[in-house]
Amino acid sequence: MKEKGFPKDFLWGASTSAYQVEGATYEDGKKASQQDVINKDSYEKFGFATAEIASDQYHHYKEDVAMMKEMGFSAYRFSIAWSRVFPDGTGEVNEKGIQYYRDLIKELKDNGIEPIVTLYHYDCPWTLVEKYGGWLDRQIVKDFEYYARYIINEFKDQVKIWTTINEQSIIVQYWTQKCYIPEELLDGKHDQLRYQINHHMNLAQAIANKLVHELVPGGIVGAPLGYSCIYPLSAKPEDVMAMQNAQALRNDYYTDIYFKGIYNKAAQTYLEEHGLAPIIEEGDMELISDPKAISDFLAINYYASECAKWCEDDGSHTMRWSGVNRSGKKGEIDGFETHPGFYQMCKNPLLDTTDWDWAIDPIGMEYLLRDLYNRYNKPLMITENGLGAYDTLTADGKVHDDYRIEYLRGHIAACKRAIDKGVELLAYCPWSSVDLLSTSNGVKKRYGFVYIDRTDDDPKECKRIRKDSFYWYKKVIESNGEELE
Ligand code: BGP
Repeated sequence: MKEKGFPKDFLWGASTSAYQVEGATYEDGKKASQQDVINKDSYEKFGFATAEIASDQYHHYKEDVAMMKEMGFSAYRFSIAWSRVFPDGTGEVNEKGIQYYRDLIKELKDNGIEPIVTLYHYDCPWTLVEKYGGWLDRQIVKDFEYYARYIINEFKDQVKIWTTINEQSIIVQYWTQKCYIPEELLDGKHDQLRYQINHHMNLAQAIANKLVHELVPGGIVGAPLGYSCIYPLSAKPEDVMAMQNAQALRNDYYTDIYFKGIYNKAAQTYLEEHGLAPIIEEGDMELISDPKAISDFLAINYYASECAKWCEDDGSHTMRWSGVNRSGKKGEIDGFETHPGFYQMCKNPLLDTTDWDWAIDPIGMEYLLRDLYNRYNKPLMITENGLGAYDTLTADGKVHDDYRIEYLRGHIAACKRAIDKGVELLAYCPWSSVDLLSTSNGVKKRYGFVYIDRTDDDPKECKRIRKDSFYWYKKVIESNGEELE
């Protein structure tokens, strides 16, 4: 009988992404990425911090790695900023930029921490956006290959676990947050471009998979996907069908590419009928389905489960995309994704939510792990999971984040139950190692084990302070996931 619980070589750690944590946007030769531009705009519109300093990890990486070691991390998942290495996207490498990642990776390895590298996390070099619109244009696939080949070659001996393009599913839903999209494309008539961007990313991730398989001895590679399990609002057959449709378009549309090299039929048919399907050129599907381009594992970013209900086709063909809660007050989400005649997302009345309306659901984690493993039979890892919350620094310099501990405890227990039911889970890297810039809500929405003493308006010194969850997670890791209380 297999022993129960987390395997001995299980990887424990946490995640971040370059533009959300590094800062030093224009230092040592780095040029802007689209996120530097988008975040400057949200500073002006909503008062959220810019990416210029973020958590200043660029200057604090040694201190941050020391804290990871103190917690007992065996892995750290982070991304490389394309515009730090190639400030203009292609051409000459920026020596100081690549040196930063050499130093960071060395620091991690010296401390016994396995680097899990993400090649791309929303931060397309701005020069490429100016040149041809970034991911809107197919040229990006070639430029991405140039960048990815360089990075994979550079680190092929030190980095064995690679993840490709972060959260294609979320990029489709929130394209203006995750990509720079010019105003004139926002009238709803250009929504096909969401799926065109996604198709370009499918080609790019296929190339990256091939490169890892060809260049990295013993390397494994997979996509980090924003993935939520979806429940039907009721047991009404129409709602259950809506759930299946949502599952096809929001989830299987991506995982079928990664593991089977095909576009999910139900989803693709829906997109074709509504003029949303991407243009696929000759040879594209051959590349995507090449055995060397198939992922070795899925890296899952899971925060919340979702709920779907039936939505009559009113003939209007008007769809809407996922809403967002900008205020951080429960209930102020500004709408739900709607596809008349296919499905509509809705609030799950049975679940509590975060202040930003994300449903809190540890059982959803167990459900999706078992479901994905049963359907694809490939190893899985958790590369994001966490609770965005307002944290308070108390007078005695502490942060009592018992709500975060409760959230993580539930999700780790869910991972354990899934493992006990046979799921091959390789790693748990929640979001995030330190507090950082949220993609949609500034720095006041915090996720870290380490508090970064700054506000949206004032970066102060970005002093690092261990939260209660830091000490709790240390014990979890020490006991290999047995001690959750
Ligand atoms: C994921 C992203 C991360 C991270 C996280 C939390 O979608 O991969 O970059 O930010 O969500 O989301 P938010 O920052 O919007 O709270």
